[in-house]
Amino acid sequence: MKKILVVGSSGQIGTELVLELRNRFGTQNVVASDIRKPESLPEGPFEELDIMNAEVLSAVVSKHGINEVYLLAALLSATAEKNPEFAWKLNMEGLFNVLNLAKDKVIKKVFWPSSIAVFGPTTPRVNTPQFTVMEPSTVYGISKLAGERWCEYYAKQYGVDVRSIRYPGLISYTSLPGGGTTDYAVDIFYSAKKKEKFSCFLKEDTPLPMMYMEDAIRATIDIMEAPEEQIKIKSSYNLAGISFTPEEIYNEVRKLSPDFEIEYKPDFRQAIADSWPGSIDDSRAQEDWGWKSRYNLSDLAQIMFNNVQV
Ligand code: NAD
Ligand code: AKB
Repeated sequence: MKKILVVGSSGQIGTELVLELRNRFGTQNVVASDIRKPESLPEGPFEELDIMNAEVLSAVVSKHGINEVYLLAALLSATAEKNPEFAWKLNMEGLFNVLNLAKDKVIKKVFWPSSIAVFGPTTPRVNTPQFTVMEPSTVYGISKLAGERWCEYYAKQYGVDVRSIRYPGLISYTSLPGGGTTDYAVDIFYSAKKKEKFSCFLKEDTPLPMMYMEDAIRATIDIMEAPEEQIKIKSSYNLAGISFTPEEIYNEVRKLSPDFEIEYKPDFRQAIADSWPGSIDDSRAQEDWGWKSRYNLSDLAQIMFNNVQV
């Protein structure tokens, strides 16, 4: 029987992933865990767990008979730049603690997310290929690239079943984003709903790959449920949704709120965005495990505008 542990369950992705996993596999079979309790604790098991503590992790895994772990705990790009040493420690130690449980056959399967942040300024920016130059210039990107290499190593050397996606910037209304460079594309909807002028921390013509959360959750569960032989890439798969600039999403929001205003005040996050791809080629995910995104920019804007609560 499937027994799942989600680590980092109170964050932007975890909040929605836990709900969908519980819908599919049963509330009692999905244990949520985080260093902080979620704002509203949904029905179902929750453990307070610091992923850097391998002993507590083992105890939680054994207490609930866990056989699959979704590891979401990490510092994201903007927060990581403010505390590089801690970001490296959290992002790497958390991953090793989980991979080692899989190496020791205590758990059977691991999901660990990578990011478009693995790419850097020397990577081709348009339709970035699955395999290409990767020289990330942020501590977050360096930790994700190192994580990908370790996932592949554990898969090839120890037979660990680890599956990974390079998420683009994720857009959702249930839980706020946790300190990334793509967060502006969520924040813009809160300003629009509050009828405030939006101050954008990126320049108007900065394209970035993005995705609506429902697509990302579906991709996450699809890759985990695919037969193991279909997962040919053991590092991490490129995944594409929608690419747009701040000006393009602003124009879309203005269709829903015609008086909405924006100003551009780029900060340190501009340099991070400039080092990332503008669009992604995800043909390997499509070929290997049947990935296809469902939401375009206009769907996304409509859903966000209708659902963001201010
Ligand atoms: P988030 O910051 O919203 O959530 C992370 C959660 O981890 C938080 O609830 C936090 O309390 C928890 N956490 C932090 N330290 C912990 C620890 N020591 N032990 C246990 N829990 C801890 O992040 P998110 O957006 O949900 O991202 C989840 C994962 O997906 C991360 O690995 C991130 O790099 C990756 N990712 C996210 C995006 C995105 O746009 N959201 C894009 C690419 C990759
Ligand atoms: C961030 O901006 O840090 C994340 C990501 C793309 O990894 N949203």
